[in-house]
Amino acid sequence: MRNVCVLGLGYIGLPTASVLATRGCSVLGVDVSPQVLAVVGSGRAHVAEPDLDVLVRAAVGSGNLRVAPTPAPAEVFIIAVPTPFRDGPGGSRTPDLSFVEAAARSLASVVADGNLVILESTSPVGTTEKVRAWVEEGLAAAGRRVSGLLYAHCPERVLPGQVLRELVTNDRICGGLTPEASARARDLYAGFCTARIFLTDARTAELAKLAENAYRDVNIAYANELAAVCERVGVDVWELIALANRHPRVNILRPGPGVGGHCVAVDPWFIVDAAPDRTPLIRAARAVNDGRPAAVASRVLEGLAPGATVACLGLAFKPDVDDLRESPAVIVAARLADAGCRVLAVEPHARELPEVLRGRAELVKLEDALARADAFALLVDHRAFAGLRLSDLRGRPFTDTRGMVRS
Ligand code: SAJ
Repeated sequence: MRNVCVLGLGYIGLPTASVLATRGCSVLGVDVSPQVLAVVGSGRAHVAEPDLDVLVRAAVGSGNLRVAPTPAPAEVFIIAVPTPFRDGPGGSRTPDLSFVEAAARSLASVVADGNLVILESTSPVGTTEKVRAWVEEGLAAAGRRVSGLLYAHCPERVLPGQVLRELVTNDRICGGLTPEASARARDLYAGFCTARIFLTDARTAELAKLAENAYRDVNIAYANELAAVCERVGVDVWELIALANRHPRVNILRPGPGVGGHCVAVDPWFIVDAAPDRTPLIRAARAVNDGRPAAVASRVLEGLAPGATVACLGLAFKPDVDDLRESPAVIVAARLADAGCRVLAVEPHARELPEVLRGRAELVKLEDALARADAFALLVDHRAFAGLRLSDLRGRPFTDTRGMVRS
């Protein structure tokens, strides 16, 4: 039985640890949060993801998934901790690798000859080399001699909301610091990944992951720019994009109130940071998408009386998830509150308002909002809003940022 230690039990680490454990590996899940350890240790998931609870229960119940605050010896170590960014000079953003560094340094006391260290966290180019340096520094400081350590970057690519399926069915990239490291990483993922696994070097794997999310950001920025143009020239952007996408080589994504979450709006900055003078397009896309919440809020406010009651339909960062962090919909709602509106927030996936809206908005049911609001802004295309018809709004002003409501 293979021993694996997973550092970071977040929305990637926890499913990965659980899948490995249910496929016969002996897995130690490590996290710095005592709360996360308590929840996972009792066989539950602290991340809302379809079917994850069932998988964690099976993994812990089998005895193959245990948790601890610090790593223990294993054959393979998987680092799956967050890589956020910090605000830098001139509106730039610089990657914050402190969690990766802490995880890497914590390995120095447990790694042994021939172990494999995999970095799964989305990271700037060169981070896998830094992981090696941090582990080696830790080994030197502890006076330990360990030989033949292997390092690889194997980026996760799963879509929140479909994590368990995509973990198994998405193609993977294994980029080692050496070909042996790539091959050893492939052997691990082949244990549960049914799709193709491509081997490359660590730098290419790092940039491939960033390039995927930046591609999506640029495409969404294009859709958002088209939405602004359509508004100016009186064209329905949804019909426009649907027609353009009938071309066999065109696939424009959907406009919206902005790009949220912890990936698509973050990862492009890692590319910009690496080559600021060579990334005008990626930076412009970020600016277009970051400008959307303000533009949408202004549009909603047009022609409204001061103190009007506005219903914001949806607060999550994307449809059918309960994650309100880094959500452009929340920014729109906050701007409307700033402008003096009485905000009614309809978020079927939330039990309470996010911090920024507390005391400034009311969390209400859809029917309540339909009865009380003077105007509406549809911000998230949750399935729960699919039945909404224009006639339900009885002629009151309506901004549909997701092209969801039919007549
Ligand atoms: N969005 C639009 N229009 C669209 C699609 C998305 O406005 O047509 C918005 C969403 O509403 C949301 C944001 O973009 O605010 C991001 O949502 P998403 O569904 O595009 O992506 P994430 O952040 O949930 O997951 C992405 C995925 N990356 C790609 O599809 C290239 C996922 O596969 C990655 O694993 C994940 O980032 C990650 O962890 O990096």
